[in-house]
Amino acid sequence: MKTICLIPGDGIGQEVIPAAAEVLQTLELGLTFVEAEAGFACFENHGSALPDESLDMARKSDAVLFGATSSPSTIVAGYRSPILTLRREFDLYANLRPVFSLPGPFSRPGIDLLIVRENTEGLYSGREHQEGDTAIAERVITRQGSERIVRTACEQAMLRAKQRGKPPMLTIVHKANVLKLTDGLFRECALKVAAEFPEIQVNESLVDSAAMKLVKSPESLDVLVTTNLFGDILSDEASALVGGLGVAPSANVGKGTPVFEPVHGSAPDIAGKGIANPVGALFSASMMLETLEFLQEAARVRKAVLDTLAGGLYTVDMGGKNTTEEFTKAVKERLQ
Ligand code: GGG
Repeated sequence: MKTICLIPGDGIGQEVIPAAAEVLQTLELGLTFVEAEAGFACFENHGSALPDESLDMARKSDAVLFGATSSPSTIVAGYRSPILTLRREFDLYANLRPVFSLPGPFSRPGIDLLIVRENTEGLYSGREHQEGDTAIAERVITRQGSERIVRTACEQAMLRAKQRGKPPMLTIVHKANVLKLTDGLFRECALKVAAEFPEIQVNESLVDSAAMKLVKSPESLDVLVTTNLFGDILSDEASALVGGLGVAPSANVGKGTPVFEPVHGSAPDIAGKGIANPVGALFSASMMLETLEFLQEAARVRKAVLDTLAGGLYTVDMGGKNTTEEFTKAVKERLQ
């Protein structure tokens, strides 16, 4: 019996996570759902964006399905981003962000890639300070952090090659020509670890060139591995090729309870209108099922979403007119 901790969070997280939970319930897998609070609204109500009780519930669960948060862009005393806290508390050092073509006019064809983003260090280490009119952020890159993320990327490349019957390919994305120490270390570690996987065809790309390749020839890419901020930006860019942020799923994996979340944020402009796109949350739920080794059910959810899109249902962000509820109902019907 597996326990899933649902953390809808802020904004449209409150719409897409219940939608994903409804779809999961139709599978009758005997999953137990518990719900925990987190996010900016939670901070305003309880003085913490991730209360100890929520962290405990997440820790005791087999997986977390997380919605979105709205962290403020200015310093708010006592506020810490709940998703960054979860990633750090559970040492979820790998953020897996698959990007694949979808059936519909909103997506380019022939794309099937995976961005493996380092999730705990880099420019998101939280080491910022100000000296007068100069603000400084420290970009922390460690040997251990770099080696383990590249190992995960290589393992993913091998797995995908086996599943797809294609040779494994890895692109190491960095900016070592400018960031000679930090990305120099990342590059050195990446090349060393990748050499342990002689079957993998290894390329390297400067991050600006990788951003261009993503637009120009995304079909030529397989697994990309990179540092935290670069991975964040490249994965948002890549999602635009296949329908936008609303369809992008992700998995945060590492040592503790894995956390699955759509890549999108809380979208306050459309929150509460019933038009949020549940596709990213549904694909994230499918990734969660795969990690929990419900392989057939993971594939069924993914297929039900793809078939629903192919049937012409999609939300406004993708140029359609369906509501969250209509889309979710159609997916559930395909699973019943
Ligand atoms: N579902 C991912 C999400 O909420 N993305 C927005 C984001 O990364 N926010 C950072 C934060 O609010 O701390």
